[in-house]
Amino acid sequence: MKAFCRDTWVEVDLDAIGKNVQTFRRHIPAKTGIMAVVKADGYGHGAVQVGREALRCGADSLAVAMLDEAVLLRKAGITAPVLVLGYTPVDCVEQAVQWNIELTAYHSEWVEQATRLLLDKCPNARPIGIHIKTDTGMGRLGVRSTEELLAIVERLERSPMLQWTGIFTHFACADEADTTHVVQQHQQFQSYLQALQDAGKTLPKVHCCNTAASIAFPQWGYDTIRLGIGLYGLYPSSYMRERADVPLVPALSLKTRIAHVKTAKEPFTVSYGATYTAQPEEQIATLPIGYADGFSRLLSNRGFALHGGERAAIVGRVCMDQIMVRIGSGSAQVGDEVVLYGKQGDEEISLDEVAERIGTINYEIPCMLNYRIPRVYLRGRQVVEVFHPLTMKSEM
Ligand code: UAH
Repeated sequence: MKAFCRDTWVEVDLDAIGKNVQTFRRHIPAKTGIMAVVKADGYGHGAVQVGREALRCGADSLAVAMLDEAVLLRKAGITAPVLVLGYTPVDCVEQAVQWNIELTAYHSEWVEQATRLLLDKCPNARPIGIHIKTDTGMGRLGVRSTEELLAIVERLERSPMLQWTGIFTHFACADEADTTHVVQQHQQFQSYLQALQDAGKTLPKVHCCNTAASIAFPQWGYDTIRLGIGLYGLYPSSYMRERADVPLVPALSLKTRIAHVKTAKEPFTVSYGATYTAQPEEQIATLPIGYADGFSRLLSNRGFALHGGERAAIVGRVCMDQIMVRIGSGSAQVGDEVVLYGKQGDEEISLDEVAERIGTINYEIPCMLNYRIPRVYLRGRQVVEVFHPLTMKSEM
């Protein structure tokens, strides 16, 4: 039986993931590790498959946004260190113990409550690692003063259930040409590290670089970088892409096959709202993908697909499950392969282009592709795994 029964799929080139890890490996200091950020299902590429490949190619740990994402990695058999970067409700910490997952903390009251809960529920368990998050200018999560930082460290030192294993911060503007804000944030981070050392503390694992900072300031790598968007072969901003000092290979393509073709004999309108009128001789192909798959409706009358190595304009509104494209060559046939994101022949529709067309960032485009779309994994251009999130079926 086929792993999936629809003619729309995502292809993820695992070789590209490996190359990107190795490119960063060469770019950052030898002593600095690589934490592969696979939150949001590996930015839509598949957290388990990308995580495994990143670890195989030189990453030494993984990071996710929330505990459920971390447990999924463990259930898939991944044993490398996994850090939850975001907030974990105190009443869930027992799961972190059960699955040996490191958590982020930024408040001593949370440390107090988590310790009490664990002493009550599983007093003989091995302590779990805690990374302290400092807010140096992101204004999101993190301690915001030396007093708060020392208070949480001292509370952690007294906890038999939690072990202080890391300290980090996250940059807000590392992808910009103007470095004022990121330099200020780094200075604040350094002053926190200095305060800890002045108080006689031995620093645990220190990290601050996302993709952008890893590219621009590899000397700030400390013990590990947190590599997100670059892992997937995308740049955090157009400024970063244009610097061209770290060559990346995009890993994701979105493909489909034509479900229906018609050539206009007389004018006819296309899709809801009748916003496009096909003219005589125009060939209109219907593709089985829509906004319910995470293909943005903002691409209505605005986006493109590739057919026969040429651009085909999306005409009319993107529907829930289907879109229509105008095939300039008039040569379309049912079953022809169409590329929505990625390369075909000499043409390419990059995630950067799609993001720009709909007024967002490249990060959001693969994250939107959801459980309705099967993921096909390639190595050496051969299919090595097919996973369909809708049916939870996997074929190797
Ligand atoms: C705390 C944290 C994040 O929220 C995200 C990342 C990865 O960022 P990039 O995708 O820009 O590399 C790291 N750390």
